Amino acid sequence: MPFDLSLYLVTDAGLCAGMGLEKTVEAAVQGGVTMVQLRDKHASDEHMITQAKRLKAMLAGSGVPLIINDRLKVALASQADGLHVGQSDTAVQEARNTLGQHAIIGLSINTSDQLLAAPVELLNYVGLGPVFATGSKQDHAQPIGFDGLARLASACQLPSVAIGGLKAEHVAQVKAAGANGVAVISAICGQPDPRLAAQAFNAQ
Ligand code: TZP
Ligand code: MG
Repeated sequence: MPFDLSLYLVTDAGLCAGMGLEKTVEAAVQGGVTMVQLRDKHASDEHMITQAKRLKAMLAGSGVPLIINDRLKVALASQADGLHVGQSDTAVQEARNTLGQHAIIGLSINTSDQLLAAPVELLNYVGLGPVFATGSKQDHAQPIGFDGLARLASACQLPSVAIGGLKAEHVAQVKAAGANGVAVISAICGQPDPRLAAQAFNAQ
């Protein structure tokens, strides 16, 4: 499946609880979100598989891929479009072997060393960050700022998406730093109107 990193929504169960996960994602996609990642650090695999199947059905025909955070088993069972892994999650090689050549596989990168060590030939994109400190991820790595983002993006042979504390007002700086898009949780999830919140990014 072709993919567009321009506006990459990462979900958060707590922040989406008010409106509901599916309604939040649906509204965000109407507002212009181009990728959706289902992320839940606390739910069981079974619960995530159920949610992923619902999201997959909802996104059918939209051209917006569904990526699963971290859980290979969930990605496989839900026939999601791909998997996003962190540095200490499932190995990229195992994810590629299990999900096959058409899966979209992304890896989180925080440092130049991690970028040098990344198995570029097995990946479709990288997530670069956190750009800023954020309350949306516990124990996140050291923020890299726009300077760090520019260094990593320019050294990177793969499409990249910036993450961490990003708001609509940062889109121009993210693009100037050389990343292909912005990934956000709180700037869309938990906003009173996720569709308008997504539109604000595309209006930049
Ligand atoms: N990885 C690095 S920062 C982050 C993740 C999942 C959280 C981003 O959330 P927000 O609310 O967009 O800062
Ligand atoms: Mg992870």
